Amino acid sequence: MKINFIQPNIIKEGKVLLIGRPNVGKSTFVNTVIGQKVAITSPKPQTTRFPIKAIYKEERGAILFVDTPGLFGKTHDLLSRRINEQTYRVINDEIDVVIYMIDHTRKRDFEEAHVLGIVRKIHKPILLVVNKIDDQEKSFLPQYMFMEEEFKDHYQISSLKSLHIKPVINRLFELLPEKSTKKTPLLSEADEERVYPIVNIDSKTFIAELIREKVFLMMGEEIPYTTTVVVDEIKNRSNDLLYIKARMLTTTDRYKKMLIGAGGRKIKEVGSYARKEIALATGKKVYLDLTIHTDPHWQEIYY
Ligand SMILES: Nc1nc2c(ncn2[C@@H]2O[C@H](COP(=O)(O)OP(=O)(O)OP(=O)(O)O)[C@@H](O)[C@H]2O)c(=O)[nH]1
Ligand SMILES: [Mg+2]
Repeated sequence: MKINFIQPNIIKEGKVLLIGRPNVGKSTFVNTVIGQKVAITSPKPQTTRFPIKAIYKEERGAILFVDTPGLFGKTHDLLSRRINEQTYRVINDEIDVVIYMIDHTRKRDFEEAHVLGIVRKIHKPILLVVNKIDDQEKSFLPQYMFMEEEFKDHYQISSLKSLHIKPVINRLFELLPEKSTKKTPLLSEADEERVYPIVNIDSKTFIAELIREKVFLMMGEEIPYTTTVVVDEIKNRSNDLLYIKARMLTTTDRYKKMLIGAGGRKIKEVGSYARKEIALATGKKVYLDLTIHTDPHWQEIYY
């Protein structure tokens, strides 16, 4: 007689930190894995300004992904310094596994050396993930091959096209610890019940991020770096209408003018794209009351 032993289901739970240069695709990766937008993305570097924590759940367990702002070597201004500090802070948090993300479409440079130096000091399992493998037009992959010697766990993926993501997730579940009832659980009971995956920001911040993303996507070079968005009010009005009051803050009157655009065209465009996305995300009609203000000191308070 053959006896089949039923393997007890081992539930894994842990925290995975994403780290890499700006623009390598960290936020895109997290959005793809989670299956919805949790972090804003753009073709410009330094899009993410503070860590975004989001939960991925399935039958094998739960992963708390920590998307971080890309680390850069030279910090010229207060905002850049504060953004980098945000990343250093979460690196020092308790984490289980690190994903070190590389963009092979860009040359390896001093910034990569800087990130590599930081990664080498993290004594946790590290997955080297080469992203944007769908883009073969210009590749500097040979410049990164030496890393595959150093980090034996390496993968080539496309976050944008959702290619080869599964092997990374499988490996993460192998490496993550068993869910423990003894130590402080990673997810609280409320987290286990939650429908929305983001755990560390509120809806005002998330909506501000969606508007800020449109500034990154629709405004030229320096504007996104001198601008932020603050949501002051979200109100449910009758007929499923969501009223949102938001302010764009920029450092000079010149930038303010550029954000307004000729005949108010730019701000209308930014507002309209943001409104459509917020409506899609909330399933409600949205009235977005968006204004622009000059505040040379916003970088001391906001991100
Ligand atoms: N071709 C291609 N482009 C990608 C891929 N993943 C991300 N991108 C693009 O790369 C750009 C940067 O992506 P983000 O996800 O914002 O990068 P990030 O690492 O979070 O950047 P920071 O927040 O600035 O540190 C965006 O234009 C993405 O669409 C990919 O797999 N293939
Ligand atoms: Mg990002």
